[in-house]
Amino acid sequence: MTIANRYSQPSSTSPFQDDVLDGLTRQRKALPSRWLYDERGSELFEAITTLPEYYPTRTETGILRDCASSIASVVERGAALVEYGAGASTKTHIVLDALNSPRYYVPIDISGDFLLAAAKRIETAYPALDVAPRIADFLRTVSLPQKIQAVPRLGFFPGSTIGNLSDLEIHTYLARSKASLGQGARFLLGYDLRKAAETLIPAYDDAQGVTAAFNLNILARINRELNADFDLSRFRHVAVWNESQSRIEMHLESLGRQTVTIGSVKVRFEAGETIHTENSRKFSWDTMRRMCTAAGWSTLREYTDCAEQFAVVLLGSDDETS
Ligand code: AVJ
Repeated sequence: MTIANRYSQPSSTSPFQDDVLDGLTRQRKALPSRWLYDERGSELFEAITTLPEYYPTRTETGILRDCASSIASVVERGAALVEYGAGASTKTHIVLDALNSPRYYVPIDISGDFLLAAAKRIETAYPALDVAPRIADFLRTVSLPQKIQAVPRLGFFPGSTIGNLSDLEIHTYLARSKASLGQGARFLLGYDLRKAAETLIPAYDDAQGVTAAFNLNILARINRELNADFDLSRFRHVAVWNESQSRIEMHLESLGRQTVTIGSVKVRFEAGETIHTENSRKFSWDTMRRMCTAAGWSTLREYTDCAEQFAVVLLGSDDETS
């Protein structure tokens, strides 16, 4: 017997198309930030990390360098490093170099190509390391290789990517990673601290316009992948500091009244109307401590830079007896 399946129809949609049509037909237009990171978007983000105004990457890298031996002193020999999201690998190198003979490296990323390239680089640089990449969305449940449960485990979530998540997503992510890393695990988390808007705004609206290109690229992606006709010159990048929500918001502002066609759907924009594309939350030490505690993690060490711009915290299991 054959049953008509809506997923086999030619009209079936992709998750990207679902999110775009859903987000742009709302009262307040918004797109999930993960769609910013296609190949071009990831390249532009790499360029952002080296901008003079963008302090987070170089600050976190500096903290990890300065604190590497302190971090390594609370992780036993022969550990497994489990990294959520595969980045440019610089931070991974710092941690692996500091740990005592690490045995496993488990990078987790939703983008397979990106993940496998990063895994290859680490494998080549550390021949003694067993590299076991996992293609997965780390906001969902990730099954870790069974073999790492026999060794000490260290979760690693750098880059203040946690700042893109909502309270509920943070809680779910921290609690799930705690459960899957298992008893006695440690966790190294990097997040951005609250600071003056005078520092934050240029970090998300740089003089060279790299962040603007990064934000506008999502429209080019919609044009290319969903047969749309956004005129990129009729939108501008805006970075706003939302004090009450303690977050930088990226928006794309319509430079006039206009209608855009996406496939067969027409979307109207008023002059000045925006599409909200990303939140980048900035936390106080206390807020993050509370969120970690609520998810079952206890704070073992807290590290920062001399200007207290960025935080790296080392978490442990609060069910440990030692
Ligand atoms: C990759 C999410 C950490 O929020 O600072 C940089 C992304 N957006 N400039 C951040 C981003 C605009 C970045 N994260």
